[in-house]
Amino acid sequence: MPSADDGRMIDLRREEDRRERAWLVALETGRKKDWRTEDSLDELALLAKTAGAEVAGRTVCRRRAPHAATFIGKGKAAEIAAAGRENGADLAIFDDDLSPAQLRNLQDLTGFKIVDRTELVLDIFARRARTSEAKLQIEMAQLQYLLPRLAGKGVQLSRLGGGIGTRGPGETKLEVDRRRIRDKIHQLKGELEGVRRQRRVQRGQRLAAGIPVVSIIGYTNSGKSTLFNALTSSASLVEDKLFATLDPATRKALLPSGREALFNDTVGFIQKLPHHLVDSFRATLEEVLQADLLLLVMDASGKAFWERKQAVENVLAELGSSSIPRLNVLNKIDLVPDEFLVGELSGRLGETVAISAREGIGLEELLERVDHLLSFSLTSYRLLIPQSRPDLIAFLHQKGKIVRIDYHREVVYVEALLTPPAAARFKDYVIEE
Ligand SMILES: Nc1nc2c(ncn2[C@@H]2O[C@H](COP(=O)(O)OP(=O)(O)OP(=O)(O)O)[C@@H](O)[C@H]2O)c(=O)[nH]1
Ligand SMILES: [Mg+2]
Repeated sequence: MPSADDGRMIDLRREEDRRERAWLVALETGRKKDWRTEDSLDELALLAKTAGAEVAGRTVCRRRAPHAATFIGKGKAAEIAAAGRENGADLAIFDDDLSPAQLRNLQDLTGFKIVDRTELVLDIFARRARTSEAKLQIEMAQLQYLLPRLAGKGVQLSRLGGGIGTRGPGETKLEVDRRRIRDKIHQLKGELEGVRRQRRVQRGQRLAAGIPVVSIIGYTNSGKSTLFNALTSSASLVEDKLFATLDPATRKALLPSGREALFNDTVGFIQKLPHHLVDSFRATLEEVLQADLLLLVMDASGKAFWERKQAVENVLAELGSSSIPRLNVLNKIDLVPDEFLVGELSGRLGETVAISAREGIGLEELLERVDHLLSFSLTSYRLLIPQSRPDLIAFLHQKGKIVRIDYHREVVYVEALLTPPAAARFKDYVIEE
């Protein structure tokens, strides 16, 4: 009969078994300048932990260019397999995206399950999705990621046994799987379109209220939800983890002038955000980016400050939001005791408010600036709009301040005060001075 001690040992080992141990791998090439490899790996470690894995160790490989078949080269793969085994790793996570062939080859060479950054981020999103819209968006992104990699995953499944056989699935089965996945993607797209329609209705109602919209944007974990909660006295989930927020939340807040504004809390951005995700979340983000003002929240105490800022800029540009007025918000200044440093960062950023969302520092000034920017951004326009576009007239009633409106036989003459994003819609109808 086993002693009590034995029993406990077995339990402990089981407990350990449940957490996967990951070996992190990065490839440094000559071209990689703007993002320091170690910082990127630190972030990957945080992502791995957020996904529930333990980090067993890391390797940085150096090559002039990625190896076409194995990404890091056969020799390095063998090295990682040995180091990983010695440290009890059971999967390797690559900091860059791997091609389906590289993924397969690395699996064969190392004997580890291989995961790349995209798959890891998708996995975290999948765990954290709560609303049906977020779930649909992520499922679609995952299927799009999976589609070209089906064969590789088949090999992996078969090697693990599990009754699937010793070979990968035959071509016919693969084709059937592919078709099923494509059908499923198609179905999800339809469902998402339904959800989007509903959003548009809600948005229309909000526009009808004529309240300006302020979206809080920024790198993941920069403190967007903390700021959102502080400004709107609400309770959006705040966590020291990546991607705590997946669904935009919207709440009203009162500005110092007595005017109301709607604030949006949004999903955080990250360096190397998977393309499938940007695409899937486009609908959510686009709506958020139709704002009158963007607050770009940055963690003043964080690593790789400028690289993160650039990553956010890149996603914003990809989403086509460059024309929206923005205000830089330097957050977590309570963690930067050196005032000089805060001043220097603010100086380099341009128009900036330094705050601590958690400690409530600088929030009044922030609201005043928001108030000012929102009224400041209204410009007067004279427009000629065809009678055939009642939608545009309706939009003006909702979103702008109409100063004068005259209906003619085929056109409508309007003088209105508009914010820059609203004005952008009317660029074809403006009467130049
Ligand atoms: N010291 C300090 N910590 C802060 C401040 N603002 C936020 N935090 C902390 O930073 C962490 C992330 O805050 P969140 O508000 O969840 O960040 P987020 O940008 O919404 O993150 P995601 O939704 O995951 O993208 C939490 O642990 C917060 O308590 C601040 O001003 N000072
Ligand atoms: Mg958040």
